[in-house]
Amino acid sequence: MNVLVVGAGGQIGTELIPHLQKQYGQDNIIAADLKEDVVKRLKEGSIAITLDALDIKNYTEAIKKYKIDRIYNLVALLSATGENNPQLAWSVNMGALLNSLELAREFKCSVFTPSSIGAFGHSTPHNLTPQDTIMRPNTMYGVCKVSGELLSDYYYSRFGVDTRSVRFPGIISNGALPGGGTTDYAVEVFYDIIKKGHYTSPIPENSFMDMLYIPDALDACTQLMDADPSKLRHRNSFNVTAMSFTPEILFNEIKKRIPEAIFDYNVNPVKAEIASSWPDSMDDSCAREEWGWNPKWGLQEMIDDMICAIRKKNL
Ligand code: AKB
Repeated sequence: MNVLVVGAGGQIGTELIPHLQKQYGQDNIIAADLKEDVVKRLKEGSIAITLDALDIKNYTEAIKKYKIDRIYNLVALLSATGENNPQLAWSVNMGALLNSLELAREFKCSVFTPSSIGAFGHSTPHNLTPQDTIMRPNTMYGVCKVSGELLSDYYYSRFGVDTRSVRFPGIISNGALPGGGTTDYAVEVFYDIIKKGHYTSPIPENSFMDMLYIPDALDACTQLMDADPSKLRHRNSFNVTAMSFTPEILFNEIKKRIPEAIFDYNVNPVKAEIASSWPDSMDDSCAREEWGWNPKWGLQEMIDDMICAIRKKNL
């Protein structure tokens, strides 16, 4: 199994590479990113190449050279960045997806492209958001995610390309920082509290959003792709979640462990509006039934592990 990860230098890719290496062998995983400095960092632990996923010629050469069987397409501008430049978000997010799907069709690869809670909008039921429900997102990121789900299903039904995907909630991790997302606060808070003892939240105190700790997110990436296809009634894309909390809940739990921590709010209206349009909690029972999704990390264990991991960085 030769696997190519495009957009490998981001929050998910940075940790997906070693996860895939453990599963499929170090020499079978190719990390690709647009930025030279990121590729330099990735080269420290993996085979890494500079690749712009919008450049179909170079992308084709990489697929041929490394005889790729599976693509993880992680290229995306996230929700808040997408609102600053919606046209760029559309061209990057959809361009990388279309190239990945076309190459998968030509070279018979399977493709994983994450969708997101961003695929939902104000008109979606917010509590226990069903797997199959109203999807009218209010952001360009969300428009790309819904379009991406449809396009991936189209490539499956029309051309038989093995496309699969999950709707990721906010992902909490301590490898590479996220950038430009609405859920980023749930990562930033740990760095700021441990470094400065103080965190100012851009998200209102009572705004619920689903979250996952990175080990569960990585398991979702591999378990779904290795799942028996005959069991999958859905493909693009499955709700997955492990916890749902507000900033207030998270900060109170951190304060129990670090009593001197100070929290306040300076609400970013763009992020607050995005957060209010997303589910408060998703129903992930289809993922549990169809491919055995079973997250292991809840809020308490995640907080303990994040504090420990970030303290070790000696910021
Ligand atoms: C974002 O906040 O934009 C992402 C996401 C939930 O897809 N983390």
